[in-house]
Amino acid sequence: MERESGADSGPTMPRMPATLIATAAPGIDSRLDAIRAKVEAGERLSLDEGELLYATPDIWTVCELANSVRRKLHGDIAYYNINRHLNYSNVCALSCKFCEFYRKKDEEGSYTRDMAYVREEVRKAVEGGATEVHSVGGLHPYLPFSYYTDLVRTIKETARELGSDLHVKAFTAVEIVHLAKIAKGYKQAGRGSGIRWVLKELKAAGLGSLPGGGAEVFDDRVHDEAYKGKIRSDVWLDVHRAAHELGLNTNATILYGHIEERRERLVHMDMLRRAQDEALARKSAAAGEFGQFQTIIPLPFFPDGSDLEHLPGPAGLENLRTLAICRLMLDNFPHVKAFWIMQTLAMAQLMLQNGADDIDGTVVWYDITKVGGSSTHQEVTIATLQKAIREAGFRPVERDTL
Ligand code: V47
Repeated sequence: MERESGADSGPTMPRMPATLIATAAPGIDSRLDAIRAKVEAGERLSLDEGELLYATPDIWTVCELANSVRRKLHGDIAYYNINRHLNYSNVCALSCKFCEFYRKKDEEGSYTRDMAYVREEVRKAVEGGATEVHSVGGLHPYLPFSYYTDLVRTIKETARELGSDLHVKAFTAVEIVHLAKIAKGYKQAGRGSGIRWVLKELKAAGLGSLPGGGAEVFDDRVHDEAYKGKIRSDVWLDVHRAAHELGLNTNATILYGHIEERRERLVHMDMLRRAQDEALARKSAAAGEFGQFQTIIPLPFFPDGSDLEHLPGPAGLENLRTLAICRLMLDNFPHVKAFWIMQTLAMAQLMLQNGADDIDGTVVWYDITKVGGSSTHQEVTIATLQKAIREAGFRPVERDTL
């Protein structure tokens, strides 16, 4: 479903004025000519070419190339949606160093939402015109598996009673594996099929798709240093493959700007595009319903309040460049999202001109990162999103989740 909201088509993006290029970069980097030729021919870029896209001082050519791909795929359209992020609990058995969100059970500030709370949030979401609830949480040590199926069912049923068909995008791959460990059916189904069993149960309860969280950076060194105890890349990819096999679409993220190297980011992108190659091949070969990755969402690391608070976190141009490189490397991903909550709305506008075609939605409450303050109330109106998109020179189109 696409709902167009504004007929004014934006101008094509002008190149950065020469005066700005002169101060921001030494000039056009001719080493990028071969990459330009490959991008124009629709050929896949190598990891070494990705490294050059990071190393070059000519960031504006990198952005221009990303914009050319984005324009080819989406023209002057930029997507947003009307959604609510609902974090059901911040209690987590893990203690990832980059994470400020988690609390231990009974620690001050810890919470776990009951179904009355969920129903009330869904009521407000439906009244606000939302088409999607995005729900994730920590790895709660004590909640039974039935809590999670109840959560999905409660969201769906409450919305239905109010005449709405809300899409439930919920549970990262990390949570799915946690659920596979606690669910009785998992034990009955056996280890190998546990993930699939959990996904089937959640789908039967009304789960519509998986968000892209929990991927971080697909690298064992980074994993062991910053998020030891979390699933590794192979298991994250297994969960998404199982979801695709059950006909669920999924997203992917990359959390960058902490202790990883740029090469490790590129390897992560390469692993994702290979996984998407497989998903698309299976989808075209299969007679039945099959899912795939929809969107890559680059997430800039926020140090505040985390165990990695001593690190500076990435700044504006690194964020812009990483998003542009995602667009160029992930040639088989239809969408690149500039998640305005983490990028800021101003930066998301700039990103629309440099590779992104989506800025997420109205959000309202968001608890995982808090830009410039401590409030979880992070809301923009539909009019503000549309204005930001138009101002960036694009046509705002409200999308649904799929
Ligand atoms: O998995 C946690 C990341 C993710 C920090 O699929 C942090 O449409 C930065 O995945 N600094 C959750 N990032 C958010 C997420 C997401 C967001 C919007 C849309 C979609 C989608 C997915 O946030 C976590 C983790 O990777 N995160 N802590 C931090 N300090």
